[in-house]
Amino acid sequence: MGSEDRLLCAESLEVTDLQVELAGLTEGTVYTDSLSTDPTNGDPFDNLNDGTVTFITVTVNSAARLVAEIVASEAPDLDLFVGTGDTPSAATQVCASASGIALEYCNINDPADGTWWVVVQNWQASGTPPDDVTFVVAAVTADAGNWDVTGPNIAGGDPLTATISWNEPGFDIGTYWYGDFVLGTDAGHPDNLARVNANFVVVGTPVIETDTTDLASAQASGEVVTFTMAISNTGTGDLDWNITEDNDTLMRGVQGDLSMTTALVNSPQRCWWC
Ligand SMILES: [Ca+2]
Ligand SMILES: [Ca+2]
Repeated sequence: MGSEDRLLCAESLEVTDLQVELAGLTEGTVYTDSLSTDPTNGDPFDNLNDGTVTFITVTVNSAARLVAEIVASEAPDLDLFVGTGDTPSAATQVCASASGIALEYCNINDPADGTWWVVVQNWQASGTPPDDVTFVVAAVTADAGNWDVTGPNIAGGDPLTATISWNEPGFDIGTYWYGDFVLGTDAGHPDNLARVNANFVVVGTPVIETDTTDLASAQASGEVVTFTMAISNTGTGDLDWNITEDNDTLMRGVQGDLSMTTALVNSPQRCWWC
């Protein structure tokens, strides 16, 4: 699914040959778990296997970014921790996102190669634990060829508008994609303008609508009735649909089975730049 957006920098250096280095877009891996309150919530590492804390490991190899985020929670307050190695600990912790809310976020630019751990802790459960939690992890690697960033040459002091475009067939509702780009003014200065982490969340709810639902209730034997039914998708996501004939003996006797399947495409993607 392709589209584009724009990023505006209010005032820029002179750009004579815009340099763009891309990484991603890499799809994040979605994890789910169900957690009760950590009885020792001042320490997320002292009880990793009692159903109140969960952790995964991820291999990083020449990544531009390592990103982890909690995207859904039944608990009012989860905390997120990221560090190096395969054993979570305070000593190996690199990022702690432990605010008073549940949807925490960690990003590490240019992470070291090797194994990293990601910990999610239920700091405060809901009134009906255990609580379902969903978090996403991605190691953003080389340019995957599924997006691009372009921009004009400009005089110093002028605003720079970069156009961000993407074309990724895997942009299904509920998926998360991550990228990174670095901008420079010319070949001798490939990274002196900006570095941008780009996060894509594919959202939407398809809604099918039809303009007619009924045929004439009676017709002569052998008569052919033709009708047109328009089907539209008024929602905000792709819709796979099919239509089959009602299980009516007379109708089936005349026409036989009718079946068709196709996709109604809408524009479900949302993106932000940070
Ligand atoms: Ca604990
Ligand atoms: Ca929190």
